[in-house]
Amino acid sequence: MKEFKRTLITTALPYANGPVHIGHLAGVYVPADIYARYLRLRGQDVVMIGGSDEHGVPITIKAKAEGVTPQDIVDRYHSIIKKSFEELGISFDIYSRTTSDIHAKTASEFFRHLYDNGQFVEKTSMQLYDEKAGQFLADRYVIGECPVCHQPGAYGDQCEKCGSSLNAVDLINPKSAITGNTPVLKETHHWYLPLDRWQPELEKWILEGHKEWKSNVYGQCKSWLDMGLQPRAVSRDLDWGVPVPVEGAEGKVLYVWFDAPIGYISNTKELLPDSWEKYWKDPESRVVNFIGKDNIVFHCIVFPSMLMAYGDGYQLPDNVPANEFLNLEGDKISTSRNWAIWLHEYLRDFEGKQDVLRYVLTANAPETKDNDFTWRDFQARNNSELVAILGNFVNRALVLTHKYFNGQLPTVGTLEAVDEQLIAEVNSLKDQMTQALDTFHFREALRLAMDMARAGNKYLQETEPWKVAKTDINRTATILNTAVQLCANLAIAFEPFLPFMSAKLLKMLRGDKISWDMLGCFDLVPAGAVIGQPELLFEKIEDDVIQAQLDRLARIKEENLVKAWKPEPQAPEVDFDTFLKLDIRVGRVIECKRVPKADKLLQFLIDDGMEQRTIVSGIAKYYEPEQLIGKQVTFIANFAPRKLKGVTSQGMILSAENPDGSLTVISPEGDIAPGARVK
Ligand code: B3M
Ligand code: ZN
Repeated sequence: MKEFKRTLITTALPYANGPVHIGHLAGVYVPADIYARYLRLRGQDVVMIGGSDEHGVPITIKAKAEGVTPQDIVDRYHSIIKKSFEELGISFDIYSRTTSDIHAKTASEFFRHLYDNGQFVEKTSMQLYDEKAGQFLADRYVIGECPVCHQPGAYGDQCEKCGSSLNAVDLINPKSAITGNTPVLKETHHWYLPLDRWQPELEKWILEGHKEWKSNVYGQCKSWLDMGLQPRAVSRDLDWGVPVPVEGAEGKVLYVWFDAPIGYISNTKELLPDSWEKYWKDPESRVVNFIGKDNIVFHCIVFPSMLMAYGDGYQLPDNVPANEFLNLEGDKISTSRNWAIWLHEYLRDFEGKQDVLRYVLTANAPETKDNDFTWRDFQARNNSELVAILGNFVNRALVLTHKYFNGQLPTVGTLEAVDEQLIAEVNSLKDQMTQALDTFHFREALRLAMDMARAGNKYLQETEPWKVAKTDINRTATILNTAVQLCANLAIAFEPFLPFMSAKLLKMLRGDKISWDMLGCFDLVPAGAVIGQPELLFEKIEDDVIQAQLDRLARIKEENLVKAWKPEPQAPEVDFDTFLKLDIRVGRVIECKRVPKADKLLQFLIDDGMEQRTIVSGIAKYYEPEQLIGKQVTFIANFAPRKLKGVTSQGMILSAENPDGSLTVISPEGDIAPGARVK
C-alpha cells in the first residue's frame, strides 16, 4: 500500500433540516472518527472536515412547513448538530456550514471557472411548474410514483425505496409537495455538467484503479458507468442557495449537490487559509470521503467529474468507504416519521454514556449490509461486553494492585510462559487490528480490541494473583504489573472507538501521550508509578431505562398509525329497501355495567321507547360504565338475539372506529325520543 504524507478525511455534510440520528452516526461519523483517531495515533498528518449542508429543497420545505425562514431552520439545526457531534467526541478539525461567506465565494468561483472553460452545456428544457405556487418544482418539491420500482411517494430526485436517482419529469403522476397540485410543464434554462465527457477517465480511475474499494461502492459505480453517463443539471430555479454567477441567471441557484461537495474545499480553506491546497493538490496527500450509500454516485461520479473539469491539480478521492443503512427495531429510520434515535436526545437521556453508543454502533455497523439497532442489543452489549469484559478486567487489575501494593505498580520479575503468551497474543491482535483499520473494517477491529480485554480476564483467571499472593508476593508483582500494562494497552487499542473510556483509564494510569507504536509494549507504566483510585469504566444499564426508550418508540409507532390512517374503501352498493331492512333506533342508557370475566364487554339496559332491552357491546376498553349512563345511543333493534358470555343481547349499539382502532359510541345530538327510528 502506498504511504501518504497526509490524509484529508471528509464526512458527508448532513442537511440542517433536522438533528442527526443514529443512522447518520453509524453510516458516516463514527467510522470517520475512528479512522481519524487511528491515523492520528499512528502519528500521521490528518485533517477531518465536516459541516452542515444548508442549501437545497429539504431546508426550504421544512421552513415552509414551520412558517419560518430557511435561515432560521439552518441556524437552529446547525447548532444542535454541531454541539451533539462535539459531545459525542467526533473529533472534527472544523465543523462549518455551507451558508458561510467563504463557501459562497468558493462555490461561486468553482462554477465560474467551469463556465469560463466551456465545461458546461446549456439547455432549455421543459420542467415541472406549480402554477398555484408560482414556482418550478425541483427535486423534493415533487412527489410521485417511482418510474423504476413503482413505489408511490418517490421524490423528484430520488426514490428512497429502490435507491434510484431520478429526474423529476420522469415521475408517474407527479404532485407538488407545496400545494398538492398536479404540475404543468414549463420551459426553463439550465447549466449541465456533461458527465459523459468524463466517462472514459472515470472508468479507468475506478474500474481499473480502485478495485480495492468496498464492493458496495465499486458495484454501484460500475452499474452507473455500465448504463452510460448523461449530462446533469447543476442549477435550479429556486431562491435559496448560491446564486448562479452568470449574467441573466436571476432566480437561479447552484444545485445543492453541486455546492455541497465544494463545501469540503471551503471548509478546508476556512480551517487552513494558507496550507489548504496541499491537502487537495499534493500527490503525497490523499482524500478519503466517508458517506452513506445513498451518496455514492455524487462522490464517485459527479464530484470527481467536477474536480477533473476544474483541473488545477485537484486530486480525486483515494477511497470512498460508504456504509449501508442502519434500521431501528426492524424498521427503516425516517426523519419524517420521527422513527429515529436522535443524538441530542440520546446524550440527554444517557449522560456520560457516549462511548456506549459509539461501541454499539460500531459493533453493529452496517458495513456490508443493512443492519438493525435494537435497544435490547444495546443493553446486552453494554452489560455483557463493556461492563462484564472490558470494565471488569480493568477494575480487577487495578483493585488488586491497590490491595496488594497500595496502588504502587510493583516491579516485574521473570516472565513465565503464561505471561509471554499474553504479550504475544496482544501483539498478534495489534497486527490484525492494524490490518482491519487500514482497510476500513472497523467492526472487526473493535472485536479484536475486545479480544484483548478477554485475554486479560483469561490471564487473571489462569494466574490467580489473589491466591498466589498468599505464598509468593514476587510472582504476584509480576502478574499485576503485566495486567496493568495490559490496561495501558487497552487504553490505546480502544482510543479510536471509546475515547472517553480511554482518557479516563489513562488518567488512572497516570499516562498522557499514547501512540499506536506503543501498542503491544508491556513497559508502558513504569514500576513505582502510583495508580489512581480505580473508578468503574462502565455501569450496568437496567431494564427500566431500556423500557422507557421502548415505550417512546411504541408511542411514535402509534402516532404514525394515526397519521397514516385512511378511511376504508366504500362497501358495494345496496338499494333503499335493503337499508330499510335494518331497524336503527335511538335509545337511552338506563344501566351500564361490565360483564364478569369478559374484559371487552359492557352490558347495557336501554330504554327503547317501547319497553327496555339488554344489549351487550364490545366497548369496555374505551369507556367506564358510569360515563355512559343517561347517554343517548343508536342501536340496531331487529338483530336476532344472541348470547354473549351468558347474557342475551337484543340488538347492537353503533360505534365509529377511530384510526387507533378504538371505538366511539354514536350519540345523536339534541334530545331525541327513545324509540325514534334512524332513516
Ligand atoms: N446533505 C445528503 C445527505 O445528507 C447530503 C450530503 C452532502 S455531502 C457533500 O444524505
Ligand atoms: Zn423506486
